[in-house]
Amino acid sequence: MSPTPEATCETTETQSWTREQIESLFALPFNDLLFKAQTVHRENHDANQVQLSSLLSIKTGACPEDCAYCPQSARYKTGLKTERLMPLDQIVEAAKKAKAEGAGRFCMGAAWRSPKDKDIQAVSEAVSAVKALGMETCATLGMLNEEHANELKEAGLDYYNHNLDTSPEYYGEIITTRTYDDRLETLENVRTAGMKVCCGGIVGMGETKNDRVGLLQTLASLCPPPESVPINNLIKIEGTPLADLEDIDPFDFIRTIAVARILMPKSYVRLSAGRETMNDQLQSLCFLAGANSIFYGEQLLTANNATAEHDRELFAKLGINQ
Ligand code: SAM
Ligand code: DTB
Ligand code: SF4
Repeated sequence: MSPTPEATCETTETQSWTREQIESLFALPFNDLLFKAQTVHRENHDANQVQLSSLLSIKTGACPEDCAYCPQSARYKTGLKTERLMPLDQIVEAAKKAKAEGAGRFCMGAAWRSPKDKDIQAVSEAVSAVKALGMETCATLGMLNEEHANELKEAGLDYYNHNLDTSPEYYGEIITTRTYDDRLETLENVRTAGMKVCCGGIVGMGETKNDRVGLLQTLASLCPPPESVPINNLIKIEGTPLADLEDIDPFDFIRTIAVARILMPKSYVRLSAGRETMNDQLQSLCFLAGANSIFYGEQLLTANNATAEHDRELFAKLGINQ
């Protein structure tokens, strides 16, 4: 079950996996899957190191999009307090605090469908200021055209986060206000501008196992694969259409991380949203399955995260370094 390098892709890092091959990985006995994932992990990464990214919502809520999971969509009554674009000094203060807590990367998120010219100007200033602190920079602002991608790159943006969220087939059940192809186009613009790509998805949105296969296959076939792959466990927000779904079986969540690790050996696989409700043992199995990055700090964008203090304690128990 070895993948072959993708014929149409210039990079040897993109390998072509069929859906059947990926299904077979998911179907492996749990211990075999984890052993395989950990083996791939050790061939490509320090097994006891986890990268820390901190998030800040720099513009909150009132988003015109209809993403069914999202507390920030204007279409759902989630009780969220909306906020305009945050002033530069507050962003820099938050970045300094994240750095002092130990984060290496600072990711600024905005609830936009796509930024306007003036938004890009303001975010570019913030990017340059955060970069000047000696941190890696990341932003997630919605769809980006070529010009905006180039401006952000110019300002010093290292990574752009734009998720595919789910499989091409299930996508229409979750979002109707922009297409899968729109997302792929933004990712292309980010790549062409010379930035690194942070792209992943969400599990626990009522998708089938095949949808998880489809999401991971699409991510792994990007050319090259994303440098960062956030795997989010749906945070069920009251007022959103997905609020009452059943939890995904934690073993299926771990399997998703393990398969992501095997398909994208060199990528950082980020154990993302949903850690607040995961116990230490579950998180540890995710690290064993090949997760080597987390969102770090008390808050994600609007939802709570595991606390930094708790994460430091967990890392000390596991002998994990940042
Ligand atoms: N508005 C921009 C966009 O959608 O591209 C950037 C911010 S958006 C909140 C970033 C990502 O957060 C989404 O693509 C989604 O994957 C994730 N996300 C949002 N709400 C979530 C939730 N309730 N649970 C898990 N992940 C979530
Ligand atoms: C990603 O994949 N997960 C982060 C980040 N990219 C921007 C966001 C998670 C959001 C969780 C819900 C909230 O905090 O509003
Ligand atoms: Fe808006 Fe992003 Fe939330 Fe979708 S995920 S509603 S685009 S903030």
